[in-house]
Amino acid sequence: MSVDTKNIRNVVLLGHSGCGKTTLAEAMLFESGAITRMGTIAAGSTMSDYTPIEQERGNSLFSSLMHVKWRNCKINILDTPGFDDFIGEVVCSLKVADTALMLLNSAHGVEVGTEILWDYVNDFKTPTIFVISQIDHEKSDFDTTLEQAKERFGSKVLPVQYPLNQGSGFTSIIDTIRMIMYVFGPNGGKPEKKPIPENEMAKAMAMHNALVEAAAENEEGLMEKFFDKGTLSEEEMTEGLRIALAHQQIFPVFCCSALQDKGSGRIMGFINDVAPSPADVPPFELVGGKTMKYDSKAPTSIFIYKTISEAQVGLVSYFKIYSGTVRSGDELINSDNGTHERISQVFESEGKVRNVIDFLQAGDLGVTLKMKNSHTNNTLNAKGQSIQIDPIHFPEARIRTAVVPPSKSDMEKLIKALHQVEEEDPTLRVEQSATLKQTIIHGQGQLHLDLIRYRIERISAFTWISISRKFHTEKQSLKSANEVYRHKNKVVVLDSLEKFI
Ligand SMILES: Nc1nc2c(ncn2[C@@H]2O[C@H](COP(=O)(O)OP(=O)(O)OP(=O)(O)O)[C@@H](O)[C@H]2O)c(=O)[nH]1
Ligand SMILES: [Mg+2]
Repeated sequence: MSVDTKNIRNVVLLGHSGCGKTTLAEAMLFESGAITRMGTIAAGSTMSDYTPIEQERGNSLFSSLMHVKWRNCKINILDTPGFDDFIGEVVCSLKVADTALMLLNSAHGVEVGTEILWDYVNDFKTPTIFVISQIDHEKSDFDTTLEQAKERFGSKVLPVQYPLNQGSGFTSIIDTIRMIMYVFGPNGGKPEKKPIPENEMAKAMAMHNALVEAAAENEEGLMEKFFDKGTLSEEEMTEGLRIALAHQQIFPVFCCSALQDKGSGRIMGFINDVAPSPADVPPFELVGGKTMKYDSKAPTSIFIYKTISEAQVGLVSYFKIYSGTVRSGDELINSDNGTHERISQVFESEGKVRNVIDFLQAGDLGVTLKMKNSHTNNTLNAKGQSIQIDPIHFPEARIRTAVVPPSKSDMEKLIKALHQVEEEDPTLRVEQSATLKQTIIHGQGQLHLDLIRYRIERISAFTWISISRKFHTEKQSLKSANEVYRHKNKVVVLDSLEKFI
């Protein structure tokens, strides 16, 4: 579906591994009618985790792009891996997202991964909505999770909703913008709207008033109305919240059970009403310091934020349209290396599935195949346009290992395969060390290097032997979220993750 810039919402799902991002993406797809059955992690049947290694592991290892139509909007959903080792996938998704949904597992509260991702969200200045997930979990503790979020991320964290009966009997959410209660049937889906029970009214009203004040605070006109009337209408509130969210002056909190399909519809409604479109975000930065606004009437410029090779298909390039429109057959010029690229076809992405589309407009995310000389971080322009989008700055490597092939004669094959993976994964660095006379790979953590080994073994059909491993610095290794777990304020390094594959 080709939609105007103002009706596009680019949303990235973030959160500690296992908090429920992929399941929430699946619930959003199901609720919006994009799929007719909800897949599960256990069955390896979600739209997002479609590679065999993700299905085998039950974790996302790559970011994936999906989209839904919700009311007036096309919501592009970028699901990301929670393991810190795959932070490169998060960073490239954050580059092209205009809003983040930060999931907090209601049974675990704020986790190490949440804190690391919070730093990235702040660096990117991405408007952020918190979603306290897994409310149906028997250990769900919404209040403690909310308190932890406020404590760590500040007083701008404000609840929009709270669950009435969390745990296995979860059915009801109180919504303090609309001041109603949503009651779900046993299979979730569309809830019934009921009045808030009398004994919940004081609590709900206090939350409502806090939201009204936050909405009024950032806009003078609304502040005056608030002083005049003592409150704001839902439309006025929406307008105020839109401004506050876009400027990171509020981090609204929602709740859901993605597994039981309860709550994702209201979250998408809020994204539709309040989250910024690419037309509403501050101008983006270009190499050289200038800035530009998204404009679908201007000459075409697209930016490649991710590439990956697929068997039988070849190179798959994911891009964001920063200017103009892009359609099949367009001839674009790569502003990084001057080569001409023909866009053979433009696709929309639904995880593994790609659908051909006539054209896409500024602000949207698309896919194309078989680019010849273009890679992640390249900008491609229509003739006459010569901009370069500020590239994604990937984090430095934190761990390294020397690699040797089974026999010397396999060396060339190994290097070729390593360079192929390096091209697709900017957080991998391959070094030929003349002093050590070794091939060394630098990556984000043990899981990352293990995944690289897995990919190399499939590309080159041999088993490599890893002969050494060193962390770049002690501090960096400790920051690796998923090697480190907080347990009663102690930091414990787990060995069990060593054996990843
Ligand atoms: N009870 C319950 N379980 C859930 C819910 N959402 C997800 N889960 C389970 O939690 C586990 C992790 O869910 P995922 O959706 O893979 O979590 P993720 O955040 O995508 O994990 P990574 O990809 O590793 O970062 C799976 O076993 C899910 O079935 C929920 O709402 N309720
Ligand atoms: Mg996942």
